[in-house]
Amino acid sequence: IFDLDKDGKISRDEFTYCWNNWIKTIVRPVSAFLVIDVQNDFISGSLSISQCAAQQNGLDVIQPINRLLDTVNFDAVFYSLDWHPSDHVSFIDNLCYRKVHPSSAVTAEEAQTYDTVTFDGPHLMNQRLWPRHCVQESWGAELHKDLKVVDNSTKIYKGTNPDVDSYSVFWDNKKLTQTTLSDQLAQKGATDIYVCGLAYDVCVGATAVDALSIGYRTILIDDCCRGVDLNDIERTKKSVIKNHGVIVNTEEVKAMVE
Ligand code: VGL
Ligand code: ZN
Repeated sequence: IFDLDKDGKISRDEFTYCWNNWIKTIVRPVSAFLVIDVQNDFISGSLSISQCAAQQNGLDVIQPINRLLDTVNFDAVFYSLDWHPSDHVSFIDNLCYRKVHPSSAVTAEEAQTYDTVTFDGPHLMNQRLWPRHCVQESWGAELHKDLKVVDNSTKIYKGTNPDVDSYSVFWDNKKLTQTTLSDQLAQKGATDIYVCGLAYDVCVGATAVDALSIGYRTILIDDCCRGVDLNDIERTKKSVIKNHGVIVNTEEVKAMVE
């Protein structure tokens, strides 16, 4: 039924025609837009990504995200919030209350912000140390005031367990517990997950990779993300592509969502 070129491939025009006229009515994609951790602390607070290696500006994501929210008709919208208790394991100033395992590459004495240590305890785990950030109910944990929060959207809180960090919006870093995101996506019948926000190479990347592992069609919106470290951002993109995700820019999203 397809008109193939000399390499046996279908042309983009013909695919677009077939998609619009019949594939889409069979597949019926249901889109979910995930806005990750666009919170004060990551933009101008204690873990401002402008102070990190890549020297990017977290504020840059707000306008393109707002524009997408204004112009694209997503079936569901979620905002995640990093939401830590005061004694959270990722805060470097809590290191004195924790036990670093003898096998740790970095000892408790020499550990600095952004280093990774191995903690002892019920779960032996590697943990990157961050400045105290996104403490529950604090200003730093609030969504940025200029970020548009649409009606009928859902907030997802993560990182609430003091003993286990949580980068992905689906699971904590030890995969011990899930947030409510999977259930809510299933309830909406979501098939396509559009991911963006902060930080590209930390929570956005972890969330995209988890979405792919669950089997969602996963679309990372590159110009709506800012991150901590350029090498890690590159690693994030490679891993999304390797796992069959797609990386696009804002302009391409409108054409993809019905
Ligand atoms: C994040 C570092 C620590 C993030 C959260 O939202 O990307 N980064 N906690
Ligand atoms: Zn955090």
